[in-house]
Amino acid sequence: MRALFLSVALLFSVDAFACPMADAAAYQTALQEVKATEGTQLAFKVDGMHCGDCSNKVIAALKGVDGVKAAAVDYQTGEAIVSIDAEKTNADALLAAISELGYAAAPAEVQG
Ligand SMILES: [Cu+2]
Repeated sequence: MRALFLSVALLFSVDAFACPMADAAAYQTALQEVKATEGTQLAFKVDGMHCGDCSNKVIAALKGVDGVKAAAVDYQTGEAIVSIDAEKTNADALLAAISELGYAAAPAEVQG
């Protein structure tokens, strides 16, 4: 019973940190950064993300690819957009980096 209470309390405290509004705001900030960064813009649709940790993992994986200048990922819509140096990397390399994490990814249209 005590263990149950503790795990419920833990769930609520974790929830308090995971704020979808803050995640959406962080995405908008990152999106502006991608748009402002010189380079080729590529967009992807990523399936299977469910929280800010997921989008942070995808962002880290994308930024870990040589040639990626900026990346924004929204787990709520599955949208991912990156600015790249097209002489160093390409869509296939980025799709592979996302799939390695276990998320399904496909190329998408760059919006706006
Ligand atoms: Cu997650």
